[in-house]
Amino acid sequence: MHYDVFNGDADGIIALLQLRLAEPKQSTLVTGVKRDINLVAKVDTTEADTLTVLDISMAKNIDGLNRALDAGAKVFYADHHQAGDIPQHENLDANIDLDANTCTALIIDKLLEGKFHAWAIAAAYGDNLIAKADELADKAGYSQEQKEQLKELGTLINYNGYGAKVEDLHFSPDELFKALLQYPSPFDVIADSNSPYYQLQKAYQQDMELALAVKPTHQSALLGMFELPNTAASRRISGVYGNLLANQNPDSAHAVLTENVPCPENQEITYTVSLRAPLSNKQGAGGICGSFPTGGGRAAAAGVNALPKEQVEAFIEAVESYYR
Ligand SMILES: [Mn+2]
Repeated sequence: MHYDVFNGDADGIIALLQLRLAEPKQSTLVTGVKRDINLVAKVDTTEADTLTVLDISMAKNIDGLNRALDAGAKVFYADHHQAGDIPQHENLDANIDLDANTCTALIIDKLLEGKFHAWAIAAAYGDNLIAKADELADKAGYSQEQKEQLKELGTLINYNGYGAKVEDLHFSPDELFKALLQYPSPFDVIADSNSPYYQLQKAYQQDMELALAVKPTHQSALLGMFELPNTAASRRISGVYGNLLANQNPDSAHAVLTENVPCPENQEITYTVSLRAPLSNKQGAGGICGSFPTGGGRAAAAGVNALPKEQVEAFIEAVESYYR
């Protein structure tokens, strides 16, 4: 049995898309919402199995990975998140690159020598590597209009991955992957008026209008913070909205807080936090979020799963003292 284990965001989906366009394979798809990164442990592997694992931190999946390797499974792993100590194992093919200006789809693009380069560029846009994606698109000779198309498609696929649970999403990530696999080029998706692109475009506009109507709860030169209500629309738009804010104001950090469903036992209010480091200084977000009990992430983009309401002030202070 082959398992394709991948993050449910644009980078994870498009990393796998490139591999399966290049090498079609019957596989069991293991994925989830973007935040659901503990995926390898969900696979019950045996010696005969092979796994492809994409765009989820090896450090966070190390127990599942070791179990799969111990069972004798062969694992191909590509990622750009914190890896921890990479196991030295003959059955592990690890392709890890922690460069802040790369993403998993670009790692795969290199391995495939640019075979599905337009897809890889769309993924880079989707992972908010705008400058890198622009550079690659220019090098590939795409027009301004084509660049905008790749950027919008990547952004929309990325947007689809955000939610607390798969039911929040417009497409479950495995369904979206299967739908997109019909298109060898992202421009074919845009040319097909029945493709997910148009459904996501409409949904995105509706969710974004709701987010844009919310005023900041904290605004300084160092940090803009916004609080969105406890709705599926907020959970879908929060991450992409954070990217939009970061691009609008590249010298400031941004935090988008989405109110969680209150804790059933004590009705405690907590927030899901998306933190973006200033684009002009892509550092610190992972460390800041990691200093709160349910937080973590990368230097440029990180989050906290359940920040108690009474810790919001401490969070603001942690962000501002880091970037001051
Ligand atoms: Mn990624």
